Amino acid sequence: MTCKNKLKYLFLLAVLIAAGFALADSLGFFNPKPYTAVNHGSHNHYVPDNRDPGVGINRFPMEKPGPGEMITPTGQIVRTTEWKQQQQNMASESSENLNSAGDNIRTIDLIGTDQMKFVVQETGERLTAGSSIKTFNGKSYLMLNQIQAKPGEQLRIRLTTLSQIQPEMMSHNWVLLDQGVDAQAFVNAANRENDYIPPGGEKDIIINTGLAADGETVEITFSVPEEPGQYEYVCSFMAHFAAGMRGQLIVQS
Ligand SMILES: [Cu+2]
Repeated sequence: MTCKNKLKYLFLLAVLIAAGFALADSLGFFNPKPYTAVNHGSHNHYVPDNRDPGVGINRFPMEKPGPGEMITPTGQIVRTTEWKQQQQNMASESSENLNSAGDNIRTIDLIGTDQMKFVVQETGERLTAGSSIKTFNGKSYLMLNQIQAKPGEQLRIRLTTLSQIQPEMMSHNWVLLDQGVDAQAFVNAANRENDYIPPGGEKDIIINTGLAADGETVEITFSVPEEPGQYEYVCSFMAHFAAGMRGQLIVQS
């Protein structure tokens, strides 16, 4: 055998081995068996490891799944590829339609920073953001300037504080003031003794969160006012309004 022929045979052998492995893999030889046989009198039921505990043993097949097939948690034999595709579709659908609270309420995730600003991770629909702000952990956010909303729309504000400073010196809240309220006068009257909501201030407030210190999240869900116009929201913690911790809710149909 010449040297050239030898190489040819070696190459052919390598191709055959690779093809053999690929075939074995597609038939599932390398997968650990994802099901076990459960003896049930005269016969076995084949039960997957991720069995739905609410489904009775009788519902599980008495034959093993074939190549490229699998048993679902509820006992159907299905094509593995189709099942995986279906699971992926379901996962992406739920992440598109639902927020983390599991409902469809429009949710705005705000972060309160040590620079005394309301920031967001990204501008979503109907949000107006401004300059970029870097927090102490090196992450960049966008300053939130305006929220646009429809009259009567359900809105959830979720505010999380990211801070390196102790709670008495750095906490935030989100206070939505009624139209025509003097925001400066409101925050001037807010202080630690009154938990940053001045006495009698309730009549000026449409809705507000409690205070959040580092790592804490406060949230509120409310109906946007029916009256179109501009509503100011502020953080009423000491000096934060003056530092720019404020913005507008723009209500328009
Ligand atoms: Cu604040």
